[in-house]
Amino acid sequence: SSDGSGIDEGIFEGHNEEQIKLMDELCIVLDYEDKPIGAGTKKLCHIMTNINEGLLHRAFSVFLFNEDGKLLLQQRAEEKITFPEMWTNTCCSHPLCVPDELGITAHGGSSNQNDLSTAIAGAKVAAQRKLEHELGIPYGDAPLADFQYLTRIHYKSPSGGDDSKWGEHEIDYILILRTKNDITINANYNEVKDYKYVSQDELKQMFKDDSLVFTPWFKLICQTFLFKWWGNLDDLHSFKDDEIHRL
Ligand code: DMA
Ligand code: MN
Repeated sequence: SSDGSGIDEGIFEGHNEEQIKLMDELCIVLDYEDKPIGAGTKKLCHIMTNINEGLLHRAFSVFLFNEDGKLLLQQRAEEKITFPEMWTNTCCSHPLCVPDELGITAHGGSSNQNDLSTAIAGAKVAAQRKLEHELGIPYGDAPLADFQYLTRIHYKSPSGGDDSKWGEHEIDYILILRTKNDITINANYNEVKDYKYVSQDELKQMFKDDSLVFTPWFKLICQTFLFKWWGNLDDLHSFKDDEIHRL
């Protein structure tokens, strides 16, 4: 079976060694209100049978815009176990079950912060780590203070059709990052097959190209919020909220 109980050794068959190792990472398991209730391996959290029983974890999605207002997209590597070769926003991953990514080692501690601002601080630390890991963007080109938190999105999706063994079920912290045009990008090809900066019109053209596949979360965010944010990059605070949007 593929229930995460340890009797599912065949589940990684044919997959990339480096990506299999990353399935040991410890994600933050959540209740419906985004309260951490434990730790779960990345493997356990992304097995569809567990998801269908309600297993939910914390994630983040970065949308990086350059000075020209272009959005950096990535195409996921074919080595990815979930959602391979799909085009998506700049960078997505999970804050891990470690103090700085839970947000509890922020300066001054968490005693004078509420749960949401603690979690946001942790998501930014994770985002900086993964921008470097996936795209080779140095920490100096993505300072923690430059990430703008907007909102949270709760969604669920299988990875490859409804019979897929793998999928996502997350509360996704949306982070906007505005950078110079000349930031360093040095893609890790185990993570990223391709990347490109696009304008709003260029992205809309990509959606018309039947040969391109997009991740379900990116499509959902495009259908709901992305173009409103994109048209107001200098005025994003009016889009910031404390909600969990269930998409
Ligand atoms: C997971 O992203 C997070 C979201 C918002 C879908 P991912 O599959 O790219 O995670 P990782 O890079 O850690 O494999
Ligand atoms: Mn996930």
